[in-house]
Amino acid sequence: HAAEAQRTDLMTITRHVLNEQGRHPESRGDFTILLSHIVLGCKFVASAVNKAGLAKLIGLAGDTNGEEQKKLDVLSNEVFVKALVSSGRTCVLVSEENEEAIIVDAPLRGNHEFDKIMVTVSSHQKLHGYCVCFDPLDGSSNIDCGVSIGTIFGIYMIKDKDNVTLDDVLQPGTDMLAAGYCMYGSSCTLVLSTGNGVNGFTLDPSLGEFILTHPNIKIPNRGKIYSVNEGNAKNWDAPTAKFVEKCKFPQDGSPSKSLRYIGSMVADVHRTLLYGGIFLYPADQKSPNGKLRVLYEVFPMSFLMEQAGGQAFTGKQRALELVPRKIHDRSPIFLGSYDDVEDIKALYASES
Ligand code: AHM
Ligand code: MG
Repeated sequence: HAAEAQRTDLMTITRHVLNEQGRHPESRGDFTILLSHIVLGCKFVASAVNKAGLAKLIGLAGDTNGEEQKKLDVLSNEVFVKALVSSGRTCVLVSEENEEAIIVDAPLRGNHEFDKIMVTVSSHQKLHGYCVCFDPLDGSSNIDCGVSIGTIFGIYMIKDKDNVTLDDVLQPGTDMLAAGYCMYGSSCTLVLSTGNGVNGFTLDPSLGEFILTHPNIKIPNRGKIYSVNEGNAKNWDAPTAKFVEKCKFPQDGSPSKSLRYIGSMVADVHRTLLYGGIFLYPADQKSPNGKLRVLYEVFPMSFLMEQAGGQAFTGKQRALELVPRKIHDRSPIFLGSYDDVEDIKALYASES
């Protein structure tokens, strides 16, 4: 009766993260608390996205008094910022929607009374404070036609909660503690890594819970799909152009690849993760650093790819080893199946 047991023994995302924490005896649930606030934000956005089409038609959100409805990306950002601050575990927030980083007020960075008790026990066992970099609603140009969009996030641990600076977020991606995305598509799927593999959870709307549906995701070593905005081809550098040419006209007898491009990073990366292949947003003559942002697009997706057995490369180096100088820095990115990324690395190496 294994099938029956599976159906009644639900592995929720909270239970999963608590289980993982069991491996760290020093942890006291701070990360679980933080994550539950991120999950709340995702559920809110999922519900808002589902209503977005209807809202236009019947005016769901109080536009009866001529009040402008808040744009979905602005609304999503507000929800995430408030959920994260109220977790009491965040110190710095970087959002694609906010020009400046948000430094959380000291009293909101953790339960200080609890801190004091802990300090008498052991001076290094302070409450953990985190920094979260996120894009609350990525791919928003796809909202009005009902195509998948998503939230992306990366999480760092703060070194000194009483002394929080911008440097706490301007760290290489290798310092990331956890990363994930939530895709609002035909189903709502949250993909998460806390540095111990990648797991996917699907929102069961009747329970309001994310249930583990994709345990231990591994990306195939090679894929049959490439994903890029080919409209930019005239401005590409030589290695990118050669790579895409080889996808279409392989010289080694291998079959040509299929092109899939949604224009929503979360959806394009999600497909790449599950089916294999490569997603690229290269540099071009007009945008020498590409388009995608290091802190809340390139790093979290690169972290997930590596954790799933794939690779992420900038054209110059391993993507996670970048050190951002500014919070909204951009970088070219090639990520996906291990062997497909090896190919583009070889092309760049032969170029220099
Ligand atoms: P956005 O933050 O303005 O939504 O832009 C990010 C999106 C990504 O989701 C996607 O990968 C990329 O832009 C697509 O860009 P393009 O339209 O240039 O192909
Ligand atoms: Mg974005």
